Amino acid sequence: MENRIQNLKNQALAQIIDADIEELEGLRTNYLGRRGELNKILREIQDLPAKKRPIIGQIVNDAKKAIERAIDEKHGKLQEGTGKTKWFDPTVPGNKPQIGHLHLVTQAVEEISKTFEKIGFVRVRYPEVEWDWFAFESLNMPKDHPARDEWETFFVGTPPHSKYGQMVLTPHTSSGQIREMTRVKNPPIRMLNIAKTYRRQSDVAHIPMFHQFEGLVVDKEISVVHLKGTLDYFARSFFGPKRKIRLRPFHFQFTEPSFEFDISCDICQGRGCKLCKAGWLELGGAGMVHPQVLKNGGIDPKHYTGFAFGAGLERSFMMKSGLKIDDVRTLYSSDLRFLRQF
Ligand code: FA5
Repeated sequence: MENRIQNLKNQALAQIIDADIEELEGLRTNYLGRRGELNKILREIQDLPAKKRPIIGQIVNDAKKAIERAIDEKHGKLQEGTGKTKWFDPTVPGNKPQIGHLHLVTQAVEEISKTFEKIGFVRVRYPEVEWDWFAFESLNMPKDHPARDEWETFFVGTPPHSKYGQMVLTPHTSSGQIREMTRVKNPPIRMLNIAKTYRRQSDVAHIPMFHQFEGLVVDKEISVVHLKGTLDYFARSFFGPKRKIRLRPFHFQFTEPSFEFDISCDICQGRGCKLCKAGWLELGGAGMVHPQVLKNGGIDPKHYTGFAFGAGLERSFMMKSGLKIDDVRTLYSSDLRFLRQF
Protein backbone atom coordinates (compact mmCIF):
# COMPACT_ATOMS: atom_id res chain seq x y z
CA MET A 1 0.00 0.00 0.00
CA GLU A 2 2.90 2.38 0.73
CA ASN A 3 4.07 1.88 -2.87
CA ARG A 4 0.62 2.61 -4.24
CA ILE A 5 0.47 5.87 -2.31
CA GLN A 6 4.00 6.84 -3.39
CA ASN A 7 3.14 6.12 -7.05
CA LEU A 8 -0.03 8.19 -6.86
CA LYS A 9 1.88 11.10 -5.34
CA ASN A 10 4.60 10.96 -8.01
CA GLN A 11 2.03 10.74 -10.76
CA ALA A 12 0.13 13.76 -9.34
CA LEU A 13 3.29 15.87 -8.97
CA ALA A 14 4.33 15.09 -12.56
CA GLN A 15 0.88 16.08 -13.88
CA ILE A 16 0.88 19.30 -11.86
CA ILE A 17 4.10 20.45 -13.55
CA ASP A 18 2.48 20.44 -17.01
CA ALA A 19 -1.02 21.59 -16.01
CA ASP A 20 -2.72 24.89 -16.84
CA ILE A 21 -5.16 26.61 -14.46
CA GLU A 22 -8.23 24.62 -15.52
CA GLU A 23 -6.38 21.30 -15.46
CA LEU A 24 -5.10 22.09 -11.95
CA GLU A 25 -8.65 22.24 -10.67
CA GLY A 26 -9.31 18.86 -12.27
CA LEU A 27 -6.23 17.37 -10.59
CA ARG A 28 -7.30 18.77 -7.23
CA THR A 29 -10.63 16.97 -7.54
CA ASN A 30 -9.07 13.74 -8.83
CA TYR A 31 -6.48 13.41 -6.08
CA LEU A 32 -7.79 15.41 -3.12
CA GLY A 33 -11.56 15.50 -3.62
CA ARG A 34 -13.97 13.62 -1.39
CA ARG A 35 -14.12 10.81 -3.93
CA GLY A 36 -10.50 11.36 -5.00
CA GLU A 37 -7.79 8.70 -5.13
CA LEU A 38 -6.23 9.45 -1.76
CA ASN A 39 -9.49 9.52 0.17
CA LYS A 40 -10.34 6.22 -1.45
CA ILE A 41 -7.19 4.78 0.19
CA LEU A 42 -8.12 6.37 3.53
CA ARG A 43 -11.43 4.50 3.38
CA GLU A 44 -9.55 1.22 2.81
CA ILE A 45 -7.44 1.71 5.97
CA GLN A 46 -10.12 0.14 8.14
CA ASP A 47 -9.37 -3.21 6.51
CA LEU A 48 -5.71 -3.08 7.61
CA PRO A 49 -4.32 -4.51 10.84
CA ALA A 50 -4.72 -1.98 13.67
CA LYS A 51 -0.97 -1.46 14.00
CA LYS A 52 -0.57 -0.43 10.39
CA ARG A 53 -3.48 2.00 10.30
CA PRO A 54 -1.79 5.09 11.84
CA ILE A 55 1.33 4.60 9.69
CA ILE A 56 -0.58 4.42 6.42
CA GLY A 57 -2.85 7.26 7.57
CA GLN A 58 0.20 9.44 8.12
CA ILE A 59 1.66 8.57 4.67
CA VAL A 60 -1.65 9.40 2.97
CA ASN A 61 -1.89 12.75 4.78
CA ASP A 62 1.71 13.66 3.87
CA ALA A 63 1.00 12.82 0.23
CA LYS A 64 -2.18 14.96 0.30
CA LYS A 65 -0.28 17.92 1.77
CA ALA A 66 2.53 17.60 -0.81
CA ILE A 67 0.04 17.52 -3.69
CA GLU A 68 -1.96 20.43 -2.26
CA ARG A 69 1.19 22.54 -1.85
CA ALA A 70 2.33 21.73 -5.40
CA ILE A 71 -1.08 22.70 -6.82
CA ASP A 72 -1.14 26.01 -4.89
CA GLU A 73 2.38 26.92 -5.94
CA LYS A 74 1.70 26.15 -9.60
CA HIS A 75 -1.56 28.10 -9.43
CA GLY A 76 0.29 31.12 -8.06
CA LYS A 77 2.88 30.92 -10.85
CA LEU A 78 0.25 30.66 -13.57
CA GLN A 79 -1.61 33.67 -12.19
CA GLU A 80 1.58 35.72 -12.06
CA GLY A 81 2.04 34.88 -15.74
CA THR A 82 -1.37 36.37 -16.58
CA GLY A 83 -0.84 39.31 -14.25
CA LYS A 84 -3.68 38.04 -12.01
CA THR A 85 -1.81 37.84 -8.70
CA LYS A 86 -3.72 37.36 -5.50
CA TRP A 87 -2.33 40.64 -4.18
CA PHE A 88 -4.61 43.56 -4.38
CA ASP A 89 -3.30 47.06 -3.91
CA PRO A 90 -6.28 49.35 -3.24
CA THR A 91 -4.22 52.47 -4.00
CA VAL A 92 -3.67 51.49 -7.65
CA PRO A 93 -6.09 53.46 -9.89
CA GLY A 94 -8.80 51.21 -11.40
CA ASN A 95 -9.08 50.27 -15.06
CA LYS A 96 -11.43 52.67 -16.80
CA PRO A 97 -14.39 50.86 -18.35
CA GLN A 98 -14.49 51.33 -22.12
CA ILE A 99 -17.04 53.91 -23.16
CA GLY A 100 -18.65 53.52 -26.57
CA HIS A 101 -19.73 56.27 -28.89
CA LEU A 102 -22.55 56.99 -31.26
CA HIS A 103 -22.53 54.85 -34.40
CA LEU A 104 -20.98 56.53 -37.43
CA VAL A 105 -24.32 56.69 -39.18
CA THR A 106 -25.94 58.39 -36.16
CA GLN A 107 -23.06 60.87 -36.10
CA ALA A 108 -23.64 61.57 -39.79
CA VAL A 109 -27.41 62.04 -39.21
CA GLU A 110 -26.67 64.61 -36.51
CA GLU A 111 -24.07 66.45 -38.57
CA ILE A 112 -26.28 66.63 -41.67
CA SER A 113 -29.25 67.82 -39.56
CA LYS A 114 -27.14 70.61 -38.05
CA THR A 115 -25.71 71.62 -41.42
CA PHE A 116 -29.18 72.16 -42.89
CA GLU A 117 -30.71 73.61 -39.72
CA LYS A 118 -28.19 76.46 -40.05
CA ILE A 119 -29.91 77.55 -43.28
CA GLY A 120 -33.45 77.19 -41.99
CA PHE A 121 -34.40 73.58 -42.78
CA VAL A 122 -36.61 71.80 -40.24
CA ARG A 123 -36.04 68.09 -39.58
CA VAL A 124 -39.15 65.93 -39.88
CA ARG A 125 -39.79 62.22 -39.81
CA TYR A 126 -42.35 60.23 -41.72
CA PRO A 127 -43.34 56.54 -41.67
CA GLU A 128 -40.77 53.92 -42.56
CA VAL A 129 -43.56 51.61 -43.68
CA GLU A 130 -45.53 53.68 -46.13
CA TRP A 131 -48.43 53.48 -48.58
CA ASP A 132 -47.76 53.13 -52.28
CA TRP A 133 -49.52 56.45 -52.90
CA PHE A 134 -46.88 58.46 -51.01
CA ALA A 135 -43.93 56.46 -52.32
CA PHE A 136 -45.00 56.27 -55.98
CA GLU A 137 -48.47 57.32 -57.17
CA SER A 138 -48.42 60.87 -55.86
CA LEU A 139 -44.93 61.27 -57.34
CA ASN A 140 -46.19 60.66 -60.89
CA MET A 141 -45.40 56.94 -60.87
CA PRO A 142 -48.73 55.19 -61.45
CA LYS A 143 -49.00 51.43 -61.08
CA ASP A 144 -47.02 49.47 -63.68
CA HIS A 145 -44.96 52.55 -64.59
CA PRO A 146 -41.47 51.32 -65.58
CA ALA A 147 -39.77 54.07 -63.51
CA ARG A 148 -40.77 52.16 -60.37
CA ASP A 149 -38.23 49.45 -61.26
CA GLU A 150 -35.42 51.80 -60.21
CA TRP A 151 -36.53 51.58 -56.58
CA GLU A 152 -36.35 47.77 -56.23
CA THR A 153 -39.01 47.94 -53.56
CA PHE A 154 -39.96 45.58 -50.73
CA PHE A 155 -43.74 45.24 -50.66
CA VAL A 156 -45.51 44.34 -47.42
CA GLY A 157 -48.06 41.57 -47.76
CA THR A 158 -50.93 43.26 -45.94
CA PRO A 159 -54.27 44.01 -47.63
CA PRO A 160 -54.03 47.21 -49.73
CA HIS A 161 -55.57 50.51 -48.55
CA SER A 162 -58.63 51.42 -50.62
CA LYS A 163 -57.21 54.85 -51.48
CA TYR A 164 -53.45 54.58 -50.88
CA GLY A 165 -52.79 51.09 -52.25
CA GLN A 166 -50.21 48.54 -51.18
CA MET A 167 -47.94 48.96 -48.17
CA VAL A 168 -44.19 49.23 -48.89
CA LEU A 169 -40.94 49.74 -46.98
CA THR A 170 -40.03 53.32 -47.93
CA PRO A 171 -37.71 52.99 -50.91
CA HIS A 172 -36.83 56.71 -50.78
CA THR A 173 -37.40 59.72 -48.55
CA SER A 174 -39.29 61.45 -51.37
CA SER A 175 -42.36 59.74 -49.89
CA GLY A 176 -42.17 62.52 -47.27
CA GLN A 177 -42.73 65.27 -49.86
CA ILE A 178 -46.52 64.89 -50.13
CA ARG A 179 -46.81 64.21 -46.39
CA GLU A 180 -45.00 67.48 -45.67
CA MET A 181 -47.08 69.50 -48.15
CA THR A 182 -50.32 68.20 -46.69
CA ARG A 183 -49.10 68.79 -43.13
CA VAL A 184 -47.90 72.40 -43.70
CA LYS A 185 -50.62 73.30 -46.25
CA ASN A 186 -49.44 76.88 -46.72
CA PRO A 187 -45.83 77.37 -47.88
CA PRO A 188 -43.07 78.30 -47.11
CA ILE A 189 -41.75 74.78 -46.61
CA ARG A 190 -38.13 73.97 -45.76
CA MET A 191 -38.15 70.27 -44.95
CA LEU A 192 -35.27 67.99 -44.12
CA ASN A 193 -36.42 64.37 -43.96
CA ILE A 194 -33.77 61.89 -42.82
CA ALA A 195 -34.96 58.29 -42.69
CA LYS A 196 -34.17 54.65 -43.21
CA THR A 197 -34.92 53.45 -46.72
CA TYR A 198 -35.01 49.93 -48.13
CA ARG A 199 -34.17 48.36 -51.48
CA ARG A 200 -33.39 44.89 -52.74
CA GLN A 201 -29.70 45.66 -53.41
CA SER A 202 -26.32 44.63 -51.98
CA ASP A 203 -22.80 45.32 -53.33
CA VAL A 204 -19.82 47.62 -52.54
CA ALA A 205 -21.94 50.71 -53.12
CA HIS A 206 -25.42 49.42 -52.15
CA ILE A 207 -27.01 48.04 -49.00
CA PRO A 208 -30.58 46.80 -48.49
CA MET A 209 -31.22 49.23 -45.60
CA PHE A 210 -29.67 52.66 -45.93
CA HIS A 211 -30.51 56.24 -45.07
CA GLN A 212 -31.47 59.11 -47.27
CA PHE A 213 -31.73 62.79 -46.48
CA GLU A 214 -34.26 64.71 -48.46
CA GLY A 215 -34.63 68.44 -48.77
CA LEU A 216 -37.82 70.08 -49.94
CA VAL A 217 -38.25 73.83 -50.34
CA VAL A 218 -41.52 75.29 -51.56
CA ASP A 219 -42.14 79.01 -51.67
CA LYS A 220 -42.80 81.86 -54.08
CA GLU A 221 -40.21 82.27 -56.88
CA ILE A 222 -38.01 79.36 -55.93
CA SER A 223 -35.71 78.49 -58.83
CA VAL A 224 -32.96 76.08 -59.77
CA VAL A 225 -30.46 78.70 -58.56
CA HIS A 226 -31.65 78.09 -54.99
CA LEU A 227 -31.21 74.35 -55.49
CA LYS A 228 -27.65 74.74 -56.78
CA GLY A 229 -26.76 77.19 -53.99
CA THR A 230 -28.10 74.84 -51.33
CA LEU A 231 -26.17 71.83 -52.67
CA ASP A 232 -22.96 73.89 -52.99
CA TYR A 233 -23.38 75.06 -49.38
CA PHE A 234 -23.83 71.45 -48.25
CA ALA A 235 -20.77 70.24 -50.19
CA ARG A 236 -18.54 72.94 -48.71
CA SER A 237 -19.81 72.49 -45.15
CA PHE A 238 -19.94 68.72 -45.02
CA PHE A 239 -17.15 67.57 -47.34
CA GLY A 240 -14.69 70.45 -47.03
CA PRO A 241 -13.80 73.35 -49.32
CA LYS A 242 -11.72 71.21 -51.74
CA ARG A 243 -14.47 68.79 -52.72
CA LYS A 244 -16.53 69.44 -55.80
CA ILE A 245 -20.18 68.83 -56.64
CA ARG A 246 -21.46 68.47 -60.17
CA LEU A 247 -25.01 68.37 -61.49
CA ARG A 248 -25.86 66.08 -64.40
CA PRO A 249 -29.12 66.27 -66.32
CA PHE A 250 -31.30 63.30 -65.37
CA HIS A 251 -34.90 62.20 -65.29
CA PHE A 252 -37.19 61.71 -62.32
CA GLN A 253 -40.95 61.46 -62.66
CA PHE A 254 -41.50 63.90 -59.80
CA THR A 255 -39.13 66.74 -60.72
CA GLU A 256 -38.78 68.83 -63.88
CA PRO A 257 -36.04 69.64 -64.74
CA SER A 258 -34.20 66.81 -62.93
CA PHE A 259 -30.55 66.22 -62.07
CA GLU A 260 -28.26 63.78 -60.41
CA PHE A 261 -25.53 65.29 -58.29
CA ASP A 262 -22.11 63.77 -57.71
CA ILE A 263 -19.22 64.48 -55.34
CA SER A 264 -15.60 64.13 -56.43
CA CYS A 265 -14.14 60.86 -55.07
CA ASP A 266 -11.83 61.25 -52.11
CA ILE A 267 -10.38 57.73 -52.36
CA CYS A 268 -8.84 58.03 -55.82
CA GLN A 269 -8.78 61.84 -56.11
CA GLY A 270 -10.76 61.63 -59.32
CA ARG A 271 -8.62 58.98 -61.10
CA GLY A 272 -11.26 56.21 -60.84
CA CYS A 273 -11.29 53.34 -58.33
CA LYS A 274 -13.16 50.21 -57.18
CA LEU A 275 -15.84 52.33 -55.53
CA CYS A 276 -16.49 55.21 -57.91
CA LYS A 277 -15.14 53.90 -61.23
CA ALA A 278 -14.89 57.33 -62.90
CA GLY A 279 -13.70 59.73 -60.22
CA TRP A 280 -17.19 60.80 -59.15
CA LEU A 281 -19.61 59.15 -56.79
CA GLU A 282 -23.30 59.70 -57.14
CA LEU A 283 -24.83 61.17 -54.00
CA GLY A 284 -28.38 61.73 -55.04
CA GLY A 285 -31.07 63.12 -57.24
CA ALA A 286 -32.63 66.55 -57.35
CA GLY A 287 -34.81 68.88 -59.36
CA MET A 288 -37.65 71.36 -59.41
CA VAL A 289 -40.81 69.87 -57.91
CA HIS A 290 -43.17 68.79 -60.69
CA PRO A 291 -46.36 70.94 -60.81
CA GLN A 292 -48.52 67.81 -60.61
CA VAL A 293 -46.74 66.77 -57.39
CA LEU A 294 -47.44 70.20 -55.89
CA LYS A 295 -51.09 69.74 -56.84
CA ASN A 296 -51.15 66.26 -55.30
CA GLY A 297 -49.87 67.87 -52.10
CA GLY A 298 -52.63 70.51 -52.19
CA ILE A 299 -50.35 73.40 -53.27
CA ASP A 300 -51.20 75.65 -56.20
CA PRO A 301 -48.34 75.50 -58.73
CA LYS A 302 -49.48 78.82 -60.23
CA HIS A 303 -48.35 80.58 -57.06
CA TYR A 304 -45.61 78.37 -55.73
CA THR A 305 -42.57 76.57 -57.02
CA GLY A 306 -40.15 74.31 -55.20
CA PHE A 307 -37.00 72.27 -55.39
CA ALA A 308 -36.20 68.88 -53.87
CA PHE A 309 -33.14 66.76 -53.48
CA GLY A 310 -32.55 63.31 -51.98
CA ALA A 311 -29.16 61.79 -51.23
CA GLY A 312 -27.65 58.65 -49.75
CA LEU A 313 -26.46 59.33 -46.19
CA GLU A 314 -23.98 56.43 -45.99
CA ARG A 315 -22.47 57.37 -49.35
CA SER A 316 -22.16 60.98 -48.24
CA PHE A 317 -20.43 59.90 -45.04
CA MET A 318 -18.00 57.66 -46.99
CA MET A 319 -17.06 60.46 -49.32
CA LYS A 320 -16.32 62.85 -46.49
CA SER A 321 -12.76 64.16 -46.48
CA GLY A 322 -10.19 61.80 -45.05
CA LEU A 323 -12.36 58.72 -44.61
CA LYS A 324 -11.05 56.01 -46.94
CA ILE A 325 -13.90 53.48 -46.80
CA ASP A 326 -14.19 51.57 -50.06
CA ASP A 327 -17.16 49.30 -49.26
CA VAL A 328 -20.42 50.73 -47.88
CA ARG A 329 -21.26 47.41 -46.16
CA THR A 330 -18.33 47.96 -43.74
CA LEU A 331 -20.46 50.59 -41.97
CA TYR A 332 -22.89 47.92 -40.81
CA SER A 333 -20.42 45.08 -40.21
CA SER A 334 -20.46 45.71 -36.40
CA ASP A 335 -16.70 45.13 -36.44
CA LEU A 336 -15.43 46.94 -33.33
CA ARG A 337 -11.90 47.21 -34.80
CA PHE A 338 -13.45 49.36 -37.53
CA LEU A 339 -15.97 51.26 -35.38
CA ARG A 340 -13.45 52.23 -32.69
CA GLN A 341 -11.46 54.26 -35.22
CA PHE A 342 -14.14 56.95 -35.32
C1 FA5 B 1 -34.02 58.77 -55.27
O1 FA5 B 1 -34.20 57.96 -54.41
C2 FA5 B 1 -34.82 60.03 -55.43
N1 FA5 B 1 -35.90 59.97 -54.50
C3 FA5 B 1 -33.95 61.25 -55.19
C4 FA5 B 1 -34.61 62.54 -55.48
C5 FA5 B 1 -35.18 63.28 -54.46
C6 FA5 B 1 -34.73 63.00 -56.79
C7 FA5 B 1 -35.80 64.49 -54.71
C8 FA5 B 1 -35.35 64.20 -57.05
C9 FA5 B 1 -35.89 64.95 -56.03
P1 FA5 B 1 -31.98 57.50 -56.23
O2 FA5 B 1 -32.65 56.22 -56.45
O3 FA5 B 1 -30.96 57.88 -57.23
O4 FA5 B 1 -32.98 58.69 -56.12
O5 FA5 B 1 -31.29 57.44 -54.78
C10 FA5 B 1 -30.68 58.57 -54.21
C11 FA5 B 1 -29.36 58.19 -53.58
O6 FA5 B 1 -29.53 57.22 -52.55
C12 FA5 B 1 -28.37 57.54 -54.51
O7 FA5 B 1 -27.73 58.50 -55.30
C13 FA5 B 1 -27.43 56.90 -53.55
O8 FA5 B 1 -26.53 57.86 -52.99
C14 FA5 B 1 -28.36 56.45 -52.46
N2 FA5 B 1 -28.70 55.04 -52.61
C15 FA5 B 1 -29.61 54.49 -53.44
N3 FA5 B 1 -29.69 53.17 -53.28
C16 FA5 B 1 -28.79 52.86 -52.31
C17 FA5 B 1 -28.40 51.63 -51.66
N4 FA5 B 1 -28.97 50.47 -51.95
N5 FA5 B 1 -27.44 51.69 -50.71
C18 FA5 B 1 -26.87 52.87 -50.36
N6 FA5 B 1 -27.21 54.06 -50.90
C19 FA5 B 1 -28.15 54.05 -51.87
